[in-house]
Amino acid sequence: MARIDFKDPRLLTGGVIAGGLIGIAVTFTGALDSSPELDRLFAGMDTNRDGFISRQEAWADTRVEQRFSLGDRNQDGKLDRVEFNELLKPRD
Ligand SMILES: [Ca+2]
Ligand SMILES: [Ca+2]
Repeated sequence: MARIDFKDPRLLTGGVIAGGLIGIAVTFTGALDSSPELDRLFAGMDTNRDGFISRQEAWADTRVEQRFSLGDRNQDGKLDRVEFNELLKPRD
């Protein structure tokens, strides 16, 4: 009986740790979507630093320029960080 008393708090702690790890894993998965390479590329192309790639800024990279219209999901004439990632993400 005493063992159960000892185990319970451990299980609870384990659960909290597992929950924390899942939270961290989710955070990392989100971060993986924006790789350092893409961060650098985006920052390099966003010459006016407004957080978007305009059509003019897209000329700096052929891949982005060629797929600009496809990548601009919300049709606002510029690529935000998410649209940029989607556009350059490797397809399988
Ligand atoms: Ca810009
Ligand atoms: Ca857009």
